Amino acid sequence: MELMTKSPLQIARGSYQPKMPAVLKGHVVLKEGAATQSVADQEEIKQLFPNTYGMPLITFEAGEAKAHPAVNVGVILSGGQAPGGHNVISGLYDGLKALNPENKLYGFLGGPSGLVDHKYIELTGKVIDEYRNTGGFDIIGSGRTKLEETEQYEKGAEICRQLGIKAIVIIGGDDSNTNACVLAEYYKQKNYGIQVIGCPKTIDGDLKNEMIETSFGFDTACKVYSELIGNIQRDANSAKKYWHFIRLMGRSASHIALECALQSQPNMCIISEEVEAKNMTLNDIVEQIVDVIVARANAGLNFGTVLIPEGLIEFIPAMKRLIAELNDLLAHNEDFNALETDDEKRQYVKGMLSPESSQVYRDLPKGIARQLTLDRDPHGNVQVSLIETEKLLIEMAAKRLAKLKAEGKYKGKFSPLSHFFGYEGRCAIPSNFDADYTYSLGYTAAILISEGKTGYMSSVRNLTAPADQWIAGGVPITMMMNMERRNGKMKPVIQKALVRLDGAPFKYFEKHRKSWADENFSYIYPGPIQYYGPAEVCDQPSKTLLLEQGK
Ligand code: FBP
Repeated sequence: MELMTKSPLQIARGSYQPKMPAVLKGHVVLKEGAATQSVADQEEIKQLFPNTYGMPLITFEAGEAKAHPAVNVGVILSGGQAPGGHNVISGLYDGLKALNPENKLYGFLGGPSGLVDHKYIELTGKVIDEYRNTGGFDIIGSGRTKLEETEQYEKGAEICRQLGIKAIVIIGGDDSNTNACVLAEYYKQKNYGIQVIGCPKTIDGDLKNEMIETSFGFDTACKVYSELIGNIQRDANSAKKYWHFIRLMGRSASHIALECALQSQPNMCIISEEVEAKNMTLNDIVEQIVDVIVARANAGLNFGTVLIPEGLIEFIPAMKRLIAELNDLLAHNEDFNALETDDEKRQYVKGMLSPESSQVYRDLPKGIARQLTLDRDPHGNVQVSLIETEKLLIEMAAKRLAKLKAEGKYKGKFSPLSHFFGYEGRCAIPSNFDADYTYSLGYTAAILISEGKTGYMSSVRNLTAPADQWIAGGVPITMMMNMERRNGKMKPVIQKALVRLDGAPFKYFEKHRKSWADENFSYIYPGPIQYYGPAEVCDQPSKTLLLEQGK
């Protein structure tokens, strides 16, 4: 056997031609809708973005051929990896070449810092062909540098002038697209002739609204996690001896946990947004888990699965207040940073918090308290992927069950195992849905650029219909913005879409969760993503999207 450099699936995926909206296959004309407004804080957002506020929504329609002068474009991958990033770039490349074969594409290396530090490569057809339909962001790398200083914008403009770049595409989540919007506004205000277009990326699924039906990567990541959960459930149902506590990525919203619950029907799934709405404490959550464990033990079932969203801790109201205080306290705090030992840091924090938050902080196991004070990401967020909530819940549930046992109210056996699924899914080979969607987003971005647009996010909608019926166009990024507190200051940011408790996906889950908790035969085993085969097996979007669109 010859030494392999690629798997057979990698090779086969290289020649997969992504499906795309019919309108993108010919010449397009732009149709502009009415002027738009930001989702909230209209006056403040308008003042901060005088040049890019209020622009109309754009949809593409079939049009006549016309000449497009050659342009050079730069692309940046920003934030956490999400399956399909490479296809946004291949769609962008193919779209640019279809408009004018002289168009060139440059990739800035390592995220937004590549623009500032002038690190880039030219993305030729040869490079692009190596990465078509693959997972990962390794074609140019990614990073979380926040673009917020005039000096950074100017350094970016400098390299654009040097390379003749007329437009930059930023592929990122809510924070990165906020950056894109700020940059678009700055370049327009300065009249630099550099356009900025955003693309909605994040496995977390929380960058969505009426015009952005889902962020890319969510579909693939959830399908990978659901496969793993299904495998664990089959093991649990075979061995009948372990309780599996599975934490799932999703820095803030619980979309991933909810989607995985819809796909795999676990015994329990905690939804952070519900915890917050019901003003629940950590003890309330543990009590709910323990109730299910006891009920199943009474039925002779000493095993099960609990899904836990990564962001849970920030949604428990008392913890949320504590984290908000810690964010403000630790932002640029030289005194805290100078302390050496964990104990010194703990004492310092306890003394600086409000009495209520100080008490909550004191009651936390030391490990979790320490995790809450670790470095923030560049956007000032707690790095929830480092907080082991699943272990905290296991520890608390075990204590409670031991007490019930001593009182003769629980006779089962509790053998817990913990898992954290996040990095396993972020670079998976994109599902057909994500491969098609991302390619279309990139292609759409190329057209928005050729039409001179800036401050827009590439938008592809009607996603539960077959791809040729998808609707392509652009949404002004300012339309998605509101004011929020970040790093201790009010800032304009894209509003995060949390799980809606009145939305169809949650309602479906709420209706069925009791039977999933009690019954022995409710598990679903979704199996691995299928790339070839019938459309109902290979091309389905997420259950969240199907339910949201009444399907
Ligand atoms: P983005 O919001 O940048 O897409 O990243 C999402 C995410 O995968 C979260 O689910 C997770 O909490 C975080 O990134 C982890 O970040 P890191 O890659 O820095 O560990």
